Amino acid sequence: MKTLLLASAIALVSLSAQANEMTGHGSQEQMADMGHDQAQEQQLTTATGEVRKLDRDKGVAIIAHEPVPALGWPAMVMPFKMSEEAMASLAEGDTITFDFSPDNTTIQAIH
Ligand SMILES: [Cu+2]
Repeated sequence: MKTLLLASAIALVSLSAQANEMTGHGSQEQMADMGHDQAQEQQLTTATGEVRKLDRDKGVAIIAHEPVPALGWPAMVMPFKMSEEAMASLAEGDTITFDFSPDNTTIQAIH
């Protein structure tokens, strides 16, 4: 049991490391957007993906999302932040289409 818990803790740590790297996957976009007004960065992007893991304590969902052409993102597994309320309606294994803010990878709405 201890081993299992440790293994999943390690998995989560490596996922968050991946997530940190992935803030880089928006950076080119942000550079290109310099000079545009702030409102532009608040725009939501829609993506579809499978919920792999729900961390209800942290408000983080690990989602295997399909490519997001609007952002030039390839398909990948990554964490998204979301509200407790939104998370309450989800189960691991669900496939969802959702709107998120690319600048802070927070899910704002689930379709
Ligand atoms: Cu991603």
